[in-house]
Order: sequence, then structure tokens, then C-alpha cells
Amino acid sequence: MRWATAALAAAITGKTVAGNECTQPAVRREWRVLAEQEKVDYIAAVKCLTTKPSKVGLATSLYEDFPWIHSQLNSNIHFVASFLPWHRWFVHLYESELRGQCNYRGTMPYWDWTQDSGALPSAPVFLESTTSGFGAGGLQNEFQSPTRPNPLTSCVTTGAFANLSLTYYTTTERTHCLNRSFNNGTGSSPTDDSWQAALYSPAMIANITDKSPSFEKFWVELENNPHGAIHNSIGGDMVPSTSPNDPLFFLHHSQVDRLWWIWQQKDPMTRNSDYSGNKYPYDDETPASLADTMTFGGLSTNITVADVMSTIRGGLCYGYA
Ligand SMILES: *[C@@H]1O[C@H](CO)[C@@H](O)[C@H](O)[C@H]1NC(C)=O
Ligand SMILES: *[C@@H]1O[C@H](CO)[C@@H](O)[C@H](O)[C@H]1NC(C)=O
Ligand SMILES: *[C@@H]1O[C@H](CO)[C@@H](O)[C@H](O)[C@H]1NC(C)=O
Ligand SMILES: *[C@@H]1O[C@H](CO)[C@@H](O)[C@H](O)[C@H]1NC(C)=O
Ligand SMILES: *[C@@H]1O[C@H](CO)[C@@H](O)[C@H](O)[C@H]1NC(C)=O
Ligand SMILES: [Cu+2]
Repeated sequence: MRWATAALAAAITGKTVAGNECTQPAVRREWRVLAEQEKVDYIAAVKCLTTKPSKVGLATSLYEDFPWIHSQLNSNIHFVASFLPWHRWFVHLYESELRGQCNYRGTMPYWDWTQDSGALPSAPVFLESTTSGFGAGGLQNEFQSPTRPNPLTSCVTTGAFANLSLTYYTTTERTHCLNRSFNNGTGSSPTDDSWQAALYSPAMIANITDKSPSFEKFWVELENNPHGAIHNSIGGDMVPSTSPNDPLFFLHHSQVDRLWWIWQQKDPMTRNSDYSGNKYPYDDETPASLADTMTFGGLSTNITVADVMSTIRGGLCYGYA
């Protein structure tokens, strides 16, 4: 982490030089430490993506390419070893489009939800500011509208994304509002209470990052527990395979990537190439390898897992503060 601290003052953008060497990694920061203007700029850039044309041949916007592609590839990118590397590059692609298409000058923010465990809906990301907040959860008794196709839909009516209209729901078209309904769990197990707080508490995260000796152990714990709990506790659009419909998806996955980065920083020489597990879902026969190809359906060329094992090599040049 030494270099990240040293570079903090100087680097807003990562610099790469010939040979793809990253000399000055960009620093990704937590949402709540951003200045108000930085939040405004980030959210304006996200909204700008909804006005740019698709890169993958859809009739919808560049913004909607992300949920669509994620959903198309859903079964290849979850419950497999490439869960972390695939999502690392996916978040990087999103950040690159914000910067390249929408003049965003900052870095990808992350949302450290450990700070909100036990009080999820009060997290600052859910503030209702129309310029700097992602809005609160929606209401199920909200008015009927063309974008509310079923009574269980909780349209977000506050914050900067109050009027966001989304086209895709899993692999089908079903135009709908941004749907967000906090899920307090069923109460059937201790972790179901308080928005499954125990699954992403600081203690749980410390346990996962400190006590996972191998990539496989670390990834499985991270994907199944905190990662899944945040998707399920926010509910609505964060649940189906089109979860990148909710702009919070990217702050969530930036945090997931950060936890991997933290785990790697504990022993970079070993962990920047520690990769193992099942290549395909629910298949113990085929082991994953660093040479495996990952595909992004038109958002990017194919890359290998090895390309993204380090955040300061290949096409990547960032770290976290
Ligand atoms: C949503 O649309 C309504 C009606 O057009 C408008 O008054 C409001 O400012 C919009 N909200 C946002 C966050 O764009
Ligand atoms: C969620 O469950 C917890 C624990 O049972 C409870 O303290 C809290 O009040 C509940 N919150 C809501 C909004 O239902
Ligand atoms: C911490 O991790 C160890 C090893 O994975 C596990 O056995 C234990 O149950 C975990 N404790 C908590 C509180 O999650
Ligand atoms: C909104 O989310 C709820 C579950 O959280 C789901 O039952 C409902 O079908 C969703 N609505 C749409 C339009 O996706
Ligand atoms: C990219 O990867 C996909 C899936 O592995 C494969 O079908 C496709 O042929 C690859 N494309 C190129 C240009 O290699
Ligand atoms: Cu995903």
C-alpha cells in the first residue's frame, strides 16, 4: 500500500507509459470522502452514459450495454474462479466509458458497506439529493405507471436517478423504473436480520481478508457472503442478472475489487498470481487457469485472467485509498 499513499496527492488519473508500465496509479476513493462537487461530477457522468449510443449494437444506450452484457454472460461469470477478474475488468470498462465518453475526470468511487452494516438504508449513498445522491429505496405502494409493470416494483422516486427508465430485465425486455426495495431478510437465520448485516460487518470482512490462505477460499467467501448479501439486501434491480441496472452496482463491485486488492497487497509476490478454482459453474472437473480467456460481448476485446491479476499491470493502473 506504500505507493498508493505516496501517489494520493499527485494522481487522479493513472499514467501508463510505453510497454504498458503503470508509473502513477490512479487512486479510487470511498464515496463518503469525496467532495460534494466530486459526487456531482460522478453522477452527472453516469447520467451522461444514458445519452450515448450502444457499443454492442443495441437500440438502447451505452449505460444499458452493461446490464445487458452482464446478463448475457451471467452463467459464465458467477460461482466461477473468474468472478473477481471478470468483474475487475467490467468495472474498469465502465470507468473508462465515463472518462472517455462523458468527460469524467475522477476515478471510480467505491462504497465500503462495512461502515453501514446494521443500518444499510441509512448509508450515505442512498441520500436523496438530485445531484449527488443515488436516492432512497422505492415504495411498493407507489403510483401505477407504465414503468411499473407489477405491484412488487418499488420505483426509486428520489435522488439523481428518480426518472431512470431501464429496458432489460434478465435476458428479456421489460421496461421499468429503477427498482429498489430493501430486504430485511426472513428472520430464519441470525444473518437474515438487519439486512444480513453479519455477512458484511467489519469483523466478517477482516476474517475473510485475514484468514483466507488461498485465492479459492478468499473468492468463494467474498462472492457468497458479503457480495451476495449486498445484492439481496438492496433488492429490486440488484437481484436479477441485470443488476448493473442499478448505478450502485459499480460502487459495490469496486468495493469487492478493493477487498481482492487488499488481500493481494498482503503478499503481492504470491497473490498477484494466485488463481484457482472451478472454471465453469458447478463443475469440479475443469480447473481454472491464468491463461483462461474472458469475454465482454462487444464492450471489449477478449482478455486473459493473467491480464488483470495486478491492478498496476496490463491495461490497469490504479489502487485504492
Ligand atoms: C424527474 O422528472 C420530473 C418530472 O419531469 C422532474 O420534475 C424531476 O426534476 C426529475 N428528477 C430528476 C432527478 O431528474
Ligand atoms: C430489520 O430487522 C432487525 C432485526 O430483526 C430490526 O431490528 C429492524 O428494525 C428491522 N428493520 C426493518 C426496517 O424492518
Ligand atoms: C472466520 O473464518 C474462519 C475460517 O474461514 C471460519 O471458520 C470462522 O467461522 C469465521 N468466523 C466468523 C465470525 O465469520
Ligand atoms: C422489483 O423487485 C421486486 C423484488 O425486489 C420484484 O418482485 C419485482 O418483480 C421487480 N420489478 C421489476 C419491474 O423488475
Ligand atoms: C472471445 O471469447 C469467446 C468466448 O470464449 C469466443 O467465443 C470468441 O471466439 C473469442 N473471440 C476472439 C476474437 O477470440
Ligand atoms: Cu456480476
